[in-house]
Amino acid sequence: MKKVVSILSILLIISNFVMAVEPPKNAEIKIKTSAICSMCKKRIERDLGVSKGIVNSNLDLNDKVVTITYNTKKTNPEKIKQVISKIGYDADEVVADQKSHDALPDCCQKTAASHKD
Ligand SMILES: [Cu+2]
Repeated sequence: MKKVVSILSILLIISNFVMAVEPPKNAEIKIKTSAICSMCKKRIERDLGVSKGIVNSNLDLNDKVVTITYNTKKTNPEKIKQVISKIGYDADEVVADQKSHDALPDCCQKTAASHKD
């Protein structure tokens, strides 16, 4: 009987420990944007930086992909794509918000000739 009790108490301790370990809060996602130049990069990273749940973002102008670390409890990929669309850029299958896009400087619009500076 003593043995059973000690086994049970060990199981209880283990289960408490497992439940205390929270699932990871941060996740990473890569989103293809329609960014053109370094101004776009600054604009997207700045606006993402003040968005709810975004931990970090880095846009690579070579492939126009923005890598975002986000808190899974505060936001999700769909919301993040909407944020990017509202800034004025395509985000994967989500097309840029037309009003926001048209308000961008000419050199940052989708019709602009390719440039990075
Ligand atoms: Cu630009």
